[in-house]
Amino acid sequence: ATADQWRSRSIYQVITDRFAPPSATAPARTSPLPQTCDPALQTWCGGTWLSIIDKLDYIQGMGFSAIWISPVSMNIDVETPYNYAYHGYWVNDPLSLNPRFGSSDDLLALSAALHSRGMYLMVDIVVNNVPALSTATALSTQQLQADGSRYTNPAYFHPQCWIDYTNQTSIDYCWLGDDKLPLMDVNTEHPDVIGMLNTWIANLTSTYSIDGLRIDAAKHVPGAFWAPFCQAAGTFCIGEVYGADIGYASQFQTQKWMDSILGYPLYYGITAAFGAPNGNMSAFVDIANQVQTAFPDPGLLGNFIENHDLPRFRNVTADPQLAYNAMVAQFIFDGIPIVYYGQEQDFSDGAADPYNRQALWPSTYANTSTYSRISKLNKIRQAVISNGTTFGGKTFLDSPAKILVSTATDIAIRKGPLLAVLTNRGSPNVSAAFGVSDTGWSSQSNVIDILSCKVFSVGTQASISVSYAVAGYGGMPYVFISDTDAAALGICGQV
Ligand code: ABC
Repeated sequence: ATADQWRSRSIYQVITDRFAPPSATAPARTSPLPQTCDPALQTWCGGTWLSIIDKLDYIQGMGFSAIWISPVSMNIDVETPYNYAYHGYWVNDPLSLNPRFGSSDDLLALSAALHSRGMYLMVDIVVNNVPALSTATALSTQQLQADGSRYTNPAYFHPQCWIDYTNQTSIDYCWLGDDKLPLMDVNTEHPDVIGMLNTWIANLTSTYSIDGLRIDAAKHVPGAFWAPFCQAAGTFCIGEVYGADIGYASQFQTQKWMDSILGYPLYYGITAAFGAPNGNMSAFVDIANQVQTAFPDPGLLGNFIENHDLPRFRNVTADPQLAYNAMVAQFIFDGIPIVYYGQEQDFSDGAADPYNRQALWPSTYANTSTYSRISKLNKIRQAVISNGTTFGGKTFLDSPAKILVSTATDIAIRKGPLLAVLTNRGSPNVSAAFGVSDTGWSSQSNVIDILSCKVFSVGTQASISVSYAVAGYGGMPYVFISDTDAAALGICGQV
């Protein structure tokens, strides 16, 4: 699918091994299946492409229109100092599928199941690096063969050095991983490598009707590699550019290396503002403004508040209301929302890898309040997009998010017909209120907080005021819309 087709989507990220257990009749890919899935063990817990199909109702029921799955290529299948490749990032042969996750037919079945629901399939891919089992730093054909690497020519790798993050040449050419498990840096300037990878990605996307790619470690490959690669893929590319440097990250769009990147900058802004009571709201404001200035097309950025490399948001803060505000920020700002599996179950274990990668099944896929909140946010976003609701003549997607006002504890963000009023005060109700003037709605008119379905009336100077003093309403986020628009969307019934 094209970048434009992805703009209106909403993505649910799964770790294939951890999202759903295999059904009783499915072929066992992991034997014996662990009775419990302890993330500390860093081993397979049994999830497969087929088991994801079993739980698509759960994902679609939350309003998602796409899933992002773990890398599908063959991994090393031996014990390492970091145990096993359950996460799928230790690809030693991009050209073959990973039998731990299923067969070619199984991946085709997942793709077809998604498409029959109108959903998209995004696949994670790793081209930057290949794990080295022997820790020899001078590469030899023999060693590469013994490692089971698809590339057996040492010239297909850059010579060993560890990354110095202050130097872009080093980031491009040196190796990820560490001396316990080096990740050899693939020589993506070598014509053989370029030819092989471009042919591979064209085949993979067409064979499995893949709609988009999440590109691992995108900042570790010289940028010029990507445009022809994504062209060969013929589909939307969103790269992982891990870091807070906005000028650096925006090059991926300004230089047209790929369509988009994951929204790491906004992630840092959201966690700064909402990761603790009375957090740093101005950091969010600064970052949001810089993102909109630096990126030519912020509407394609992938906005998240947790992922498989980061702490769970509820590990950053236990406060459910702060997490709720963070999620509204994630959904209201320009970009494509991405929710990491388990976020909806309030998973909080896991300051980091591997603890942030629990199996989802012990949650029993319960309909938690966070599950309902995410469904509602997806429903609202989808409804304003598909109804073509406008504000000032512009649709939701065509209206850049605009921060109307902010204080140390409050912020009002308008995007098209929606106006979010967020706070980082946290849960306990406090005798405080926040007023937003010049909302753009006429005085005396009614607006609806589409999260609670409560009616508010617009005061003089087109203002709206919210109170945090109401018991059970301390620290809650609000998303306002005019009463006529709300009625057209039907989300709050007849209002
Ligand atoms: C394994 C074990 C872990 C163990 C670790 C040492 O080794 O499983 O338990 O702690 C895969 C697996 C991991 C595995 C690694 C290494 O391989 O998933 O479980 O860890 O074997 C991607 C994927 C990630 C994947 C890989 C490797 C790459 O999402 O899951 O890991 O294929 C860097 C890379 C980034 C990579 C990330 C893990 O490491 O750039 O591609 N993710 C700075 C750098 C970043 C860097 C980050 C973390 O540190 O700028 O480039 O990411 O090392 C901000 C700054 C940032 C800074 C952060 C930390 O702070 O602005 O710049 O980021 O304030």
